[in-house]
Amino acid sequence: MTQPIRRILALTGGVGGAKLALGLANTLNPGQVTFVVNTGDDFEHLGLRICPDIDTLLYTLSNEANPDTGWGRRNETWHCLEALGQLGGETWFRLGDRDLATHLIRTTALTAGASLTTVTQRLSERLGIQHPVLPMCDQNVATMIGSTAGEMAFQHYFVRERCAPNVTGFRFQGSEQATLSPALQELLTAPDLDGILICPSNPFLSVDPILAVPGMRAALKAARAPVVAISPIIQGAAIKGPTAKIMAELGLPQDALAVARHYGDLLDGFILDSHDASLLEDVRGSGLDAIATPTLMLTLQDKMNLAKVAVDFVNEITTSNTP
Ligand code: FO1
Repeated sequence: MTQPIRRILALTGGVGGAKLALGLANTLNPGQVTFVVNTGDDFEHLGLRICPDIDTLLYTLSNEANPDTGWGRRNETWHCLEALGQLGGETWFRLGDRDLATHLIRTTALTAGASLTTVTQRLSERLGIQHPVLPMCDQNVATMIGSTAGEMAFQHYFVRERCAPNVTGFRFQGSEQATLSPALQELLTAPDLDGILICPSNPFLSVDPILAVPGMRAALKAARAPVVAISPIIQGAAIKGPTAKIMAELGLPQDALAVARHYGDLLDGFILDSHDASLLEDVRGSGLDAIATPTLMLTLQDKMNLAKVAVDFVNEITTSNTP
């Protein structure tokens, strides 16, 4: 007999991760799931500290996300951006008027000495979010993209260059100085932590920066809870974003098995899409528990269905590992 899940930790970044996060938030009770978010995409822009993956998650969980893009706020206006353009300012990174309020509040608080964990908690409370959202660390870490056109900062690659350069590798600048925040340490060693999910985010751009925080990988492995990843690749393609393109450029097969292999011995279990069920035996052959289920998340019901399957799968692994 399986026991009900007590607490789940979900690693997430980007729009794909936020979709499953919304499913988890709507499936589990407040406090049952904590989100740990990639901050490698963060940067200073126009004097403001921008944390795109935190904001994508906060807006998604508070029903504030722009439904067309997945990032930024719904019902957005662009007066500031237009005025910036008129005055010869930078407009390649589109900051909407309502979104600007978040960056102003965050930057002011960080400048006054608050930690990113504290600022994120305050924003989250103001937006009415009931599940804890933690940045992967409080120090600045910047994902740098190695490419055949040279190394560039993440948002220059992702937004300004539209992911066009051929990627050769990644560097998480500043990660050596990063530490696990007290809130994360508490979570990772909590006796009631029953499962760790890696959302179907980009493994290279969204999840690897989280795993690069010193002590993170070891703490995830040391946790009693099983670690389960959900493949962001369905039938050789990513639903959104450059995951498959990057895999091709790195010389990796563009399939769910390569994603499972990328995470390697960190994982106890893997969830791939029903269309890729033919890969199940190979994934299991590498020592993982694995299941196939629909992973395309178009509606809220799709997100909740996948969340429920993922939580049940984690629970099964926990139960089968418990003597
Ligand atoms: N993504 C874009 O493709 N173009 C943009 O102009 C853009 C602006 C933007 C502003 C605020 C924010 O929180 C996110 C924004 N994003 C934009 C998304 C951002 O680049 C994210 O880092 C990616 O979605 C990767 O997770």
